[in-house]
Amino acid sequence: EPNTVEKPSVTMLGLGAMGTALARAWLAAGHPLTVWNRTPARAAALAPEGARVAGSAAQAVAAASALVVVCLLDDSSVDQVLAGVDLVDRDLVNLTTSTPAQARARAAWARRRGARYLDGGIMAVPPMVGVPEAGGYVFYSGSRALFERHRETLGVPVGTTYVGEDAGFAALHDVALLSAMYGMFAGAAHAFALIRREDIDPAALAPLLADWLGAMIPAVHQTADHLRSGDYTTGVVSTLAMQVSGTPTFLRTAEQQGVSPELLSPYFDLMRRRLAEGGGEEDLTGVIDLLVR
Ligand code: FVH
Repeated sequence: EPNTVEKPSVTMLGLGAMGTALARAWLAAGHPLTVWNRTPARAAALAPEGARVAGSAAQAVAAASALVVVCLLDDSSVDQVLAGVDLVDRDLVNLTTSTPAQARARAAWARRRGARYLDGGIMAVPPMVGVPEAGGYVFYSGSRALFERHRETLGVPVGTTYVGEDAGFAALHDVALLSAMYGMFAGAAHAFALIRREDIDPAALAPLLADWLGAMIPAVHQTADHLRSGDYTTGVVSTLAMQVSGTPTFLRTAEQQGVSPELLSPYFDLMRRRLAEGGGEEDLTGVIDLLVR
């Protein structure tokens, strides 16, 4: 017997690379979908797949969808698109990348406009959307009740991870993870630069790098334990003193290879400062205290 229960409807504003991928996932899963995009051709492209194309953002939001999802370039485009749109009694989910402060301000703004609000930080790139085994997910924060009400629908394109009632927390988690990623890529860039002029195939270095970084990264659990206890010395295998004594080797090697140390030096400077403050028996956790102003 065919399943006649209609799935919750969704309105999607913003059909860039990410918005289109999300829209396609909801369409493929059978959710009635209303779409709007500033450049109409991107919305029209989804009509053959079953999307209803609205003539304006206001019409799309007025379409009585259970859920209104916004995925635009940045916070100011959200302002522009939703200016003057009636949001009273709407369930608004904003997946546009923003700062925690922007997300909190947007939550207050939505409340003033009569909407319920959830903020999201997307931990996926478009090809990961609709592919559960790719491991993509979205951090959500804001109204827990709203998250629970729409958890199933929100989980259709990618996984969901709720991180708290503070609307800024999704953005904060998003930026924290992406910042760590850039630090990791900076280290990998330095490693590739070191071998750049040698007869070493970058394709041979790549798996070594991936395996090494994978082996080292579980150290973040010890960092978390140290931050919670305030004792940065428990279980330390490689002391800060030992690591600082090795830094001249890294800097000399960079110099000999004709590689700028500008990605490594700021971190080494912080390690030395922490050592000078008496952190020699710690691991690298103390660097965090130097960063937090
Ligand atoms: N794509 C990615 O890899 C990342 C993955 C992690 C999350 N980000 C964030 O997702 C938001 C949307 O990103 P996107 O990839 O869809 O971005 P674009 O393909 O550049 O599409 C941008 C959409 O925003 C519309 N838009 C921009 N400015 C305005 C405006 N002033 N008024 C109305 N709409 C605007 C744009 O419309 P159009 O150019 O097609 O007319 C697109 O729909 C973003 O926050 C990422 O950080 C993606």
